[in-house]
Amino acid sequence: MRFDTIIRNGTVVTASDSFICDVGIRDGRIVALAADLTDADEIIDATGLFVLPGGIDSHVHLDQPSGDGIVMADDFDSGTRSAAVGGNSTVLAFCMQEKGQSLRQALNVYHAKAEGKCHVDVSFHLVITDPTPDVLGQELPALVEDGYTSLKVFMTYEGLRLRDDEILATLDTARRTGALVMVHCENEDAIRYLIGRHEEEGRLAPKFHATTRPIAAEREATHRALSLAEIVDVPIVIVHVSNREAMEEIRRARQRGQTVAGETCPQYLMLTAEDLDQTEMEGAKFVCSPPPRDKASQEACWEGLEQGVFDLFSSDHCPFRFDDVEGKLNDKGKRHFRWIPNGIPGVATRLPILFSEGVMKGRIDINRFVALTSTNHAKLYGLYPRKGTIAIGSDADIALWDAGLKVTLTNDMLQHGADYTPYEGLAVTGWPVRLLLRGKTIVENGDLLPGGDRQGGYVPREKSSLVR
Ligand code: DUC
Ligand code: ZN
Ligand code: ZN
Repeated sequence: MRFDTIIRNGTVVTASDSFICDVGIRDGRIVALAADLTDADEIIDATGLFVLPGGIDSHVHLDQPSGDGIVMADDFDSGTRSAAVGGNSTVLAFCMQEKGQSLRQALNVYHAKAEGKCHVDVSFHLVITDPTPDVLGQELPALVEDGYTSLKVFMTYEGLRLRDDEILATLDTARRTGALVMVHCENEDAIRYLIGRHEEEGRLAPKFHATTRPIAAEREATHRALSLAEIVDVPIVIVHVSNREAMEEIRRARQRGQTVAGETCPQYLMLTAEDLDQTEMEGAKFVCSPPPRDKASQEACWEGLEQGVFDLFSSDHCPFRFDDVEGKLNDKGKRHFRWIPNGIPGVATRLPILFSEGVMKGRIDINRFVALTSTNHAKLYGLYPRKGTIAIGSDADIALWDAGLKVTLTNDMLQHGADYTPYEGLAVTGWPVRLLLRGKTIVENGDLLPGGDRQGGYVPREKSSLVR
């Protein structure tokens, strides 16, 4: 058998196994896993390297409208470039429905934003902000059939949040159509009340973003989202869980027999609310929702990753420039935390952080790393087995990792549009030294290759493994 490419003698890792073998690739797919493959146009020596499925980051925000005068720092070009540099071959971005807009219109807008710009493969979650009878009764069922099989709802943010009856109606539609619903769990009324009190007391610095969004507001909303899903009898994903109490809600729901997936993110392992408490607005760099908590919460999130409460480790990449009037330091944001755009960059740092802090420090094994960063994303969001594993017939989306390479994170190497990384100066061990997208090397030694850029495309998805 002749191959386009052979990856020779690496340690192939899936969510369940690790073994040394060669990988034969033809026409963008994996067609052989065996010893001593020969006869290829290109042979890549992977001796001493891990051969992992490319990362799938199922929680990424790119080119989203973010409020008056605020501009997200990444479009689909820079965001997917950064994703590739960080070892990801697929990202799932959000397609935000504007109020009054049909979902088809929203999708047209996001497809146009992505068209011709993507360096890795992309797909879209729908964000439902206006669940009219037409949207739920007509549009969503047709879109699920067309491969848009997941959606997100917000319990917070005026203008985005759904009321409980609207969430129930959306969940019910998801159950009927086989879509998977992701829920942002924070209690908007409690947060607004606390913001009002902070305003009366003149407490407006960035650090008060964290104190107005306490753990109890996240825990209550998590419990409510799970209860609503139980009432309608549908699986859900609780996204960006930041602390033990919200995590325990997931555990308890599973004990009751509910089907629920949990997601956490690097910021909840690596940052705390103290990072928001700095002079000169520096804390604005770390404003995201839910906010980073404390050391005990970090430990809880590690426990959730180790014990399987969390299925997904995503970046929640939501980048804004820091030193910019269109970013964190906009005029209103300098005076009041509530106008600091909410989100931090992280699509390039997600995998190295979990590899270094998780695998290299012995908290999780390499198979669990693959599950948490690729395979589970593919399964839960309908891309498996086309993506998310190394198997015969799968897309040859492959990252070669040098587990011994020591790298100090700096903003420049991440190639995103933000002018900072929350992890500047963090020393990590292990790095994705080469990335193949559908069989073609697109990144080597930290850079997109000439001719390796803009190879990404849109991927429609099957239904989630949770709902099939
Ligand atoms: N939720 C997200 O998922 N990302 C950024 C901001 C938010 O509230
Ligand atoms: Zn969210
Ligand atoms: Zn997000």
